[in-house]
Amino acid sequence: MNSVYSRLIVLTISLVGFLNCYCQVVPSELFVENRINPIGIDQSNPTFTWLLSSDGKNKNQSAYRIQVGRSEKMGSSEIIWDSDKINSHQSVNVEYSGPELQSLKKYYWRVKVWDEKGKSSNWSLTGSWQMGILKPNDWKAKWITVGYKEGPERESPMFRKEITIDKEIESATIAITSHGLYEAYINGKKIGDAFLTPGWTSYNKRLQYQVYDVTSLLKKGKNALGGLLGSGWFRGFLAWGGNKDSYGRELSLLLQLKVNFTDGTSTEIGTDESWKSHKSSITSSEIYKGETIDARKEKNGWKMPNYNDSDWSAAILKSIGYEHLAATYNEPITIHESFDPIKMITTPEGDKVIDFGQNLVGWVEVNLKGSQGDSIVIEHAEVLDKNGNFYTENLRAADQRNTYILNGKDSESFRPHFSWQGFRYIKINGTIDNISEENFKAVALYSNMRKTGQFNSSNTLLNQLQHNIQWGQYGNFLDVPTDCPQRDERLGWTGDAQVFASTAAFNMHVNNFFTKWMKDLEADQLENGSVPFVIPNVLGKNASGSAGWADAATIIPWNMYLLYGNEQILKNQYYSMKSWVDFMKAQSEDDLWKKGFHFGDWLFFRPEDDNDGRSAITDKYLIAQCFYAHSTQILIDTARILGKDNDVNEYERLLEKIKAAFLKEYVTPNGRLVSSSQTAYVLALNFEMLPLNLRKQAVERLVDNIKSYDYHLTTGFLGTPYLNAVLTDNGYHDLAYTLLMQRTYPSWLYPVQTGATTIWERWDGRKPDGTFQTPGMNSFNHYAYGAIGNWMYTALAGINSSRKKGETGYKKIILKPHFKNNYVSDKVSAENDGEMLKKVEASLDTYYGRISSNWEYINDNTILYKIKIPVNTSAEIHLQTGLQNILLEDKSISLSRDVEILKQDMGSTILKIGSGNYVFTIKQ
Ligand code: RAM
Repeated sequence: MNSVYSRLIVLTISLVGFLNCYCQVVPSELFVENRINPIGIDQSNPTFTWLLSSDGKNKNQSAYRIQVGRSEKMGSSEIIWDSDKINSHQSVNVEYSGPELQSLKKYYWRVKVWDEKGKSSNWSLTGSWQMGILKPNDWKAKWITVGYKEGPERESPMFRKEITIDKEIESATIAITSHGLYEAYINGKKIGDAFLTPGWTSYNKRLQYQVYDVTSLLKKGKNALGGLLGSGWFRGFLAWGGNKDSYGRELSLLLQLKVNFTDGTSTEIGTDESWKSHKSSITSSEIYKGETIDARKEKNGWKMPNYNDSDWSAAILKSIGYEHLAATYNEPITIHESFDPIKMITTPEGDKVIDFGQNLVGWVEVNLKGSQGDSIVIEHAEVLDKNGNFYTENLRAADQRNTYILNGKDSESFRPHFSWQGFRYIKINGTIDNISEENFKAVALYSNMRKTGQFNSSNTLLNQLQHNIQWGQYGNFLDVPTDCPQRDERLGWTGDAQVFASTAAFNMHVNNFFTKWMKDLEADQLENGSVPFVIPNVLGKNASGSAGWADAATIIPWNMYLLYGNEQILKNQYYSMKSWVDFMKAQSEDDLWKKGFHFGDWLFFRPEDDNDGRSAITDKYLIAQCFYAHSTQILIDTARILGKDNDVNEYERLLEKIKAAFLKEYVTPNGRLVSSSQTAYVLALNFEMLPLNLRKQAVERLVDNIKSYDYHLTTGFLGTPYLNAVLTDNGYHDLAYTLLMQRTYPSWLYPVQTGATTIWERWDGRKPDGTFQTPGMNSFNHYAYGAIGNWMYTALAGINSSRKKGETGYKKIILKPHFKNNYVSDKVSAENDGEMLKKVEASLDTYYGRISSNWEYINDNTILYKIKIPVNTSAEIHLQTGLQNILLEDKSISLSRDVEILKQDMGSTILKIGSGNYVFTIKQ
């Protein structure tokens, strides 16, 4: 066809399309309790969220109608709840309020919406969810443990049972949990794609079970059910000093299968004394030490029907009870990226080592062939030392060693079941010679949360920093937020989690992950309100109450409210939040909290040859007073949202006194803080500890301090997250940017420059001379300092949520990008070859849909700013330039019907827009 014609046709079609476009608002994705078609939830009133999509601009929902039914067909007789038309723009967290929901029942739902003009959509596609086991009495299965004597190595036990099904199966659901970790199988196939189940909670108080749809695994006739257990967090070595058996000594399994038949009947089969038990070929498995599998001991066919288990011992019943069982609220751990070796080397010390190119958390799958009794031993390390040798000293007592003994079959494959490793390199030993890179594949394991954010820029080092932040998050978000994933620790440190939580929410949907962890925080909170250092708490009661750590109790729920609009978590955690503030109050004298042990500004800059007081020490009680105020402020804000007016008044009075006490104790009459560190000023400014008249000079002191370290940060875990935000908010954005771009130690880019692929625990994990920090504490995968990610998204890209009630969770978006980023140090500029930031592209998937904020210099003083705002939200755009310098789609803003001008003066403009795509051209 002649190209002029074809162009004409395209033009006509798009024109007709355009004229016809009434830009219908349609529900596109459905969530129940923030997950898609979840199985096994125990909320009596689950919440519904739907994403809306529409072309065009300024699209909103004015009303919705939800129907819930018993079958996917949603026939009128099957509808159990119809909300009818509700005039509301709420599309996130709408509560079910129909009849009581039944254990293990599957429900279906759909929604239709009306747009801003009152035009209704069709019904959405049908979503579903399935309830968990709602009452302790609904558990028919019995807890079982092994019927034989365990050896000293505590081999992993197997359990099995054969069942016969003689009717046509309509559907089948299984609920499983354990003391220890489990894998379960039906007819040889693993149930579900989750690993390290049932995950980690404060087991004695809350043990999560998982529910799986196993319809496709069962068949009419004989079926085999199998379970395999490992010590895991329940009784394996955990923390230090040989500590083990944190929750008990015996492994146990609880499994309940419900089969519905096509004739309308059903049957329930569960673990009981008719099950058989035996030692498996996993001769030992420990989280830190790794796993040993002796394939010669494999009982071939034990997971299949018709296996002869006459030499297995009958399982023993255990009276563990069901009261503490809870459905799984968070996303399970699953397998994600896989990595082929990038090279295999022989180190100067003669070790055979494989490099996977990425410091990751998971395990290595091995496929190989050998003779019976041959073995392969795989050790794991994060780094090579400066001579190129395999370095494991920083793993302390964690062996991270998997040993596989072959049974000599044609080809054998191995992976651990109840252990995982943090590594980039593996060292291979054993008796098999014929080994090559093809035998190995590394796979990453982490909690299966949706990835929500992207940050990309014109600067490759910044992009690598973002990559490192994300990988630090993946590796340490394994059912609980851990500090590190490799050494003999891997604990849910509260301080690390609170400093990183808001950054984490940019990279993944961490709402349910933290909601679950907060339940454990509350469960393990002491009676006096003190909060343990680690959650779940395996360090004992005395390990609690450190400022900046325990404040996870207030800071994390508050962040989930701000970033996801999750008001429920505030309701759930209110008592816990308040108890923590009350604990601090009880500890205080004259409103000053000066008691107890505190980690302080952990791992701040402290040079070894500190002859002239360069160490950036911050008084620990000064820090404590700042966090006391901050948590109290959060409690007040929460009380206000929940309508608890008495508490608002009471704690407002308390907060005044806390701040007055701070001034008296830690601030000189001239406004100098007793600790002259960056962290002291950052916390005092960020938590508004100083009266207005002292703030400006405090900012100047902070700035002078940074200059005195030649434009380096010196902050530790507690100061770092707020440092750049405080500078940007107080008129020193360029200094914040300069700190970000600083390449020499201490800085964010120093590790990046040395080739890091994750965030490190220490600013100088590997020192400029190539040697390492003390092996006693030197993790190369520790997300805390990755908290700068929050500033990269909120200040560089400019994506923020309104903090006002009804507007959180990005219902109203505040875009505040910084296009101008200048170096204030010639040195830092020279280190970066004077290269300016030319482009930032960031996006975030919210419960309303995707927000994008992309800016790029198209010449020296012109920026193209491309924005995407989701349906049913609005945005304020804050630009640091006059209105006359801004064009929308090449036209003056004042001519546009799509933009409202909220504020304009010479140097700044605030615009309001609705949903849609916008391209602004901005002259600087
Ligand atoms: C170490 C780790 C952890 C930190 C505690 C206080 O165990 O660095 O991240 O929170 O100390």
